[in-house]
Amino acid sequence: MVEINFVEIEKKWQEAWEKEKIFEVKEDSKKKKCYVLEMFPYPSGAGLHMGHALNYTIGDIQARFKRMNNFNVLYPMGYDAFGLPAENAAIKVGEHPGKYTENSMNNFVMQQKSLGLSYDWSKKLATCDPEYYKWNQYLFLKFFEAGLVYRKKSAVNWCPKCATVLANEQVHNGKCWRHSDTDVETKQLEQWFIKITKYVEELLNEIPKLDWPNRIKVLQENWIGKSFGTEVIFKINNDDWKVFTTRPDTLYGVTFLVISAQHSKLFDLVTKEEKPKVEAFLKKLKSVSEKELEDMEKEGIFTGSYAINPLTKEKVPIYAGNFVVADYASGMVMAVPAHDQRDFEFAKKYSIPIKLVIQNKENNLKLNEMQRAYTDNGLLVNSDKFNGLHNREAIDKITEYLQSINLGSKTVLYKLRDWLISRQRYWGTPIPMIYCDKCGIVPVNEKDLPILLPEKVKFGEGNPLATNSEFINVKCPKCNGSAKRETDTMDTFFDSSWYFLRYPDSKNAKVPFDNAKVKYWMPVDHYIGGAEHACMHLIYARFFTKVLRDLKYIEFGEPFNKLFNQGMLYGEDGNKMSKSLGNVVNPIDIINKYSADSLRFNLMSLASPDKDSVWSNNGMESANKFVNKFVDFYTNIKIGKTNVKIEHLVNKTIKEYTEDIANYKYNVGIIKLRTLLDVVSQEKELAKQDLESILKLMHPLCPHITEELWHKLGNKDFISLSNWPVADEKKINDKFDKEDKALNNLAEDLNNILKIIQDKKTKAFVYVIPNELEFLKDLSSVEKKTGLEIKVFAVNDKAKYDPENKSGKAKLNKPAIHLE
Ligand code: ANZ
Ligand code: ZN
Ligand code: ZN
Repeated sequence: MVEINFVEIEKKWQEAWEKEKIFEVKEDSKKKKCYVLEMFPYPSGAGLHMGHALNYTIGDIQARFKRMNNFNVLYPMGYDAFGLPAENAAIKVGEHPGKYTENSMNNFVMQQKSLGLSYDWSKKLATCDPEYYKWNQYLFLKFFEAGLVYRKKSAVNWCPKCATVLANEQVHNGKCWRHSDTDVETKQLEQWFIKITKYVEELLNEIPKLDWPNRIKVLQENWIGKSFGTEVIFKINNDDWKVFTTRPDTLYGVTFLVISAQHSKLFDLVTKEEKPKVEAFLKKLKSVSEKELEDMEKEGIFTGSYAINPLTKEKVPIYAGNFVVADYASGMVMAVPAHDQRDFEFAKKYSIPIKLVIQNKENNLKLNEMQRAYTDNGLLVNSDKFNGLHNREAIDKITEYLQSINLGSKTVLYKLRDWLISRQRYWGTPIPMIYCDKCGIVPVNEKDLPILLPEKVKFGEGNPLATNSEFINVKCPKCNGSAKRETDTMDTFFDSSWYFLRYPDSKNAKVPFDNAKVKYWMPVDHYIGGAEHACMHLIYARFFTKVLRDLKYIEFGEPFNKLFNQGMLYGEDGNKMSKSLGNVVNPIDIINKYSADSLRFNLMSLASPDKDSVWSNNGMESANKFVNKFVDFYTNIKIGKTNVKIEHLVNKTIKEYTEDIANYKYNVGIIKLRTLLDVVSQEKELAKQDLESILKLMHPLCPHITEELWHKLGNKDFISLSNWPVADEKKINDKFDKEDKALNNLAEDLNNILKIIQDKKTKAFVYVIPNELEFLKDLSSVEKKTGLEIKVFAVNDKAKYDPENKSGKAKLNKPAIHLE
């Protein structure tokens, strides 16, 4: 074995690729394009983790493969550089978020380069760069002009000690992340929203057309959450209040209403008497996400008001509850405790009457015996003129009746709500709006963009922008009077909703993106990332694309043709890699210990890239051994001729492996490469063309060492830019596979028999079906494996030696055997 200096080789080729700019691309109408993209990372201070290495290796293999298949490949990288962690670091260690982010990004670039990723670095972008976020502001203004932006009061998490708004991630068990003794409160603030709901039908209807993993499509459908139902009007103090229900058939069983505790009009319903109790209730409510809501204890408090059931005209009490979502439907629900488990528990807890309105088939449901709600179908009871109707039929019948008396109507509802983009913090894109006492809310003039983040700000006391007078005070663009700037910044999902359009021309100072370039490169052909982005990012990006199409910037409505979701990578102990479990493997340590090529090879060997996988140190050793063996083979092999049998295997491997790589079955391809190397390494010589082909197959996995060996074979160009090998079908002959199989089976059969019988045998006579004879010509390998001298006869051979008359027992694929 030769000693290979991987560190030196990898560095050498990384530098050569960069110096020759071989991965930098331009539009070329004569070439087919392929846009390969990984979801850009948040550049955390901790640097790359193994999940990143996995993600980028998957993408790089596809990019290299497509490039070698004559595609003009755009494969860029950038950074989702705004966001909370940088600001938190600023608060904790006093480093400016800009500085922190810049250091993190530089470190990311260095580490990504050490993995041998073939990015076009000339197109790098960072969302915290004014050259980028200027266009966030520009697009925000375009959205505003198009009527897609509005302001509305909405609930936020508020820490009274920090005197600031907290993100959901900063709320731990209802307490502030910095003040574990302080309850997070809910506060109503005016905030900026984007009307994504205007596109909800298109977002939903186009899901089936996407070439995306099915589970992601289902997640998006559920996130959009279309429901068909009925809006019922309840009179409360002579006002109309709307309530959304999917079960109007249960309307006669409504015994109370529940309004969301976060509802903006809650206090219209709270009577003087109940006010202190309601306020106390609100104070102790925890801020939780909608997901957590489902498992949370359902609680409520009486508001003092009553509503009139539109059908029974009965008075039912109204409660404020923690389980009703303020901004879903009308934020108020009609409760039917007999037929909804959540309502059942609530009614029991607060001693509210329960009324049965659906009877089961056996006609034996009794209210006082019910331990839980009856949620199945049945016939209506206690429902006046609707009694006896099947409840499924009653849904339409009752809705029609409500409609006829103007107290309800059929509606469609979506879970997807308008997108709240206001963030009350510093490290994000300033929203380009101005408040003037005279003119109201005025958008910033386009020519005044970008609105830069001020450098010098005070962290730790609320939103740093809100305390920065230099930033806030501004002239009104309309009347030139003194006015104030918006201090909210944008949700960073805004930044990531269109970055893929910026890459083709990421330095353009005149427009957010160049139409001709975008037209050439977009849509993204392969988008690679984790399933955790199934909803937010992937829906927002689809939405932006549709808006930009309608604003005539682009001509397509879907940004990502194919989505590839990589699996999760777990630590060797089967747990999620985490510092506290001590099972983290750092990619850079592995590169230093083995090599980037070995790491890449190992990551792709673990499992199918779309399936979860478990890190293995043994696997890492084995990958490293293979890479070394591969180099060893190329160092020792003589260039000469390839025999027909090897030619068959090489071409068959090219054919199958090409399919595997194209379909992201990298691990399957690797098994074939390993088999191929096992076989060819038994050979004394191989044709140069075959040696080059095998090297090319290996290249996307191990780009550095293959580039080195390519040059050792006398090539002056880059293997990275060479043409992918094409299988020569003429050289593929199934006969060889059948022969291999027949010989292996025979050796196995013979060894099994030898194991069973005790006496010493030296000769074997084998009888086969006549057309199998041709596969058992060269018996040397079987003789070697069994230690027997072997003779094979066709069963119909008149001259065969067959003292025991065994030949009659031979079957297809199952020769008969006589031993001596
Ligand atoms: C009465 C009823 C009786 C309901 C029954 C269900 C079963 P989807 O399908 O998800 O749209 N609801 C309405 N608005 C709500 C809000 N803002 N927060 C929480 N729950 C709300 O669910 C619609 C059902 O969820 C509605 O139908 C309503 O409860 C509740 F046996 O009305 B139902
Ligand atoms: Zn706090
Ligand atoms: Zn003004």
